Amino acid sequence: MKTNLKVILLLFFVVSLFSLAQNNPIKPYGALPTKDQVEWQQLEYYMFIHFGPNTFTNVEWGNGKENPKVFNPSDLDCRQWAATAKAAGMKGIIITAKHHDGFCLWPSKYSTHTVRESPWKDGKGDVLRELSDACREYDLKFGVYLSPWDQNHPAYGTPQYNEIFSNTLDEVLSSYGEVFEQWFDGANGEGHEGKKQVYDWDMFHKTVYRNQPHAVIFSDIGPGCRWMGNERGVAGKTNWSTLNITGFGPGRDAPASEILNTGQQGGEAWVPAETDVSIRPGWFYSPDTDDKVKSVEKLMDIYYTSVGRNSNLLLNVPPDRRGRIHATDSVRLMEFRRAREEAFADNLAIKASLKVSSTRKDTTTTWNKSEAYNILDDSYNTYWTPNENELNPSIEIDLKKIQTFNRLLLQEYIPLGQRVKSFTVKYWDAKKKTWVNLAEETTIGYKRILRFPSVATQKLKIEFNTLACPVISTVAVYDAPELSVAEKVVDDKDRIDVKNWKLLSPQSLESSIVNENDNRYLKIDKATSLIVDLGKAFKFSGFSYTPVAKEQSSNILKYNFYISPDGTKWIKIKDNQIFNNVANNPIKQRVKLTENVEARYIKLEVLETADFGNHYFVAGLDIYK
Ligand code: FUL
Repeated sequence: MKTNLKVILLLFFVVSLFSLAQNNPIKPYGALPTKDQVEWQQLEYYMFIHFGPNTFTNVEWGNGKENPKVFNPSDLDCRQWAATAKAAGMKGIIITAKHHDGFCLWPSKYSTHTVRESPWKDGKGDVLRELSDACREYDLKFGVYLSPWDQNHPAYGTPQYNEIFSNTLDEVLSSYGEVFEQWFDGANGEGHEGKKQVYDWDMFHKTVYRNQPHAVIFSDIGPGCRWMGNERGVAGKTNWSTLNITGFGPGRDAPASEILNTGQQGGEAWVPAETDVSIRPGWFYSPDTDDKVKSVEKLMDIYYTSVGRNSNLLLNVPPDRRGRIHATDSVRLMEFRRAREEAFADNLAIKASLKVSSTRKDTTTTWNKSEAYNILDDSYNTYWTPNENELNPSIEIDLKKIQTFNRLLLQEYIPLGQRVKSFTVKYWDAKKKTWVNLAEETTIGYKRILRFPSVATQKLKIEFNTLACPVISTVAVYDAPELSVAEKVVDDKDRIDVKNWKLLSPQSLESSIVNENDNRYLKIDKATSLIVDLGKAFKFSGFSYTPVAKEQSSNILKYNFYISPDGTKWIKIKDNQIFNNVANNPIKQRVKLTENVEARYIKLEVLETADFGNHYFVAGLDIYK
């Protein structure tokens, strides 16, 4: 009798353990997002606004010595920005409240270089007030960019500055309602002599969370979300939302940009990627770029390499000198929206029947939460998952008739972690009666969209290779119109012909030429200046330097520029200048001279390169009428 009872009790124990295992919710894997990070990821696409003195001075980095009087938009209208963002399908707006020049777009009590000192609205205006109000009106999230690097503030470079910057943050984050994202730029006194600051990130973060407990903090290494390593709009094909951050910091202390681009499998923290890129070549408005707004084809390409690669897209649309979004940019945003809607109008898998390698039994709800059909519904919060220990499961999708498609969209349910390491997509070739490989890819994350040449088939199969049983929220296929990404090259109208130019230094041109794929550029010893004989004397108003289109390379950061009538007597007309943001956004740098000059010889002397190395790159040099 006694033994019987023991057996019964043991049986009962085993059965309850078994049912417990069945009821057991799926175990999360690795570093996990917070609820705020999950909500942030679902925003996918929002607007960046670069606006300030640079809008009026044609530079990308002001040096803080600008007269605040230059800031004078004739017709500023933040409601127009918000209406444009809303109509573009964006979910929020992040504004450069303070860029590296230190100018505050609100009347800060911690600075004397603000809208208050400008003629705009007789010094009574407040851009942050107007924009945050407009965002509320249009149901958009509101976010702020505040550059710790400040070339204007007299305390910069002293311990007091950290206190001042923290107070500045506090002021902004307590005055304009909810802030969904706090954007910290990593740039820190790059290339400028003298003032360097060691930032108190701990204090800054505390200030953010004290005022805005739900804000996602952006920097090179988060903690909320991370820079993905370039300003071209191209996140890694492999893109983990996890990253090792211990021992790293923003800016120069950040992990290599290649690592930021892909994240790290098994990284200790959840720091998802955000892709920031401008609709124009530069971040600030310039009339010179009115004809260089990115094409809808290019924007679609960027969409696929950002949102389509497990990253949010922060698209910069810089307001013009009126304080409005330029018509060209806003038309392009609407075309871009239409192109996305067309591409993803019709999920051809919506009525598919599914065959999966297994389905986890989950009795935590009356319906089976893990059933395969969940991947076809509209809800992100329902999913398919196989048995706990199945690390190589598969889904077969029968489209019920032959369908032609060229896009595949996949989503993992990220509250349980990023679990898929790689996957293979195959389609059924009915003639050959065999499965044919369509794509072999790595990560998925919150969203992954694959592009491939059109294929006509009734069935496709996805085979996963995972770190923990995958939790797949969505599988969809589309037949998107194909757009070609060829950009039209707009030539500078006022460029002076270079036919008769002769390079005097370096002396041996041949040994300086580098041929890399389709790129040709000069690689010159840093101690050797670049000297050009223009063939005859020209009158010119400026020059340009074209860097090699590769971030963090040996492009020129700091320079002196000289002219000469005879090649021996040199007049320095630009002293210790920097090519703005050349490390992260290596686009053509146009420099306007304070007055027109006439000369036959020009000389570029290099003081420092973006990678602080011993040689520099030149992909082009021009002068302008
Ligand atoms: C960079 C800055 O230096 C640029 O001017 C721009 O603001 C970009 C978004 O971030 O680091």
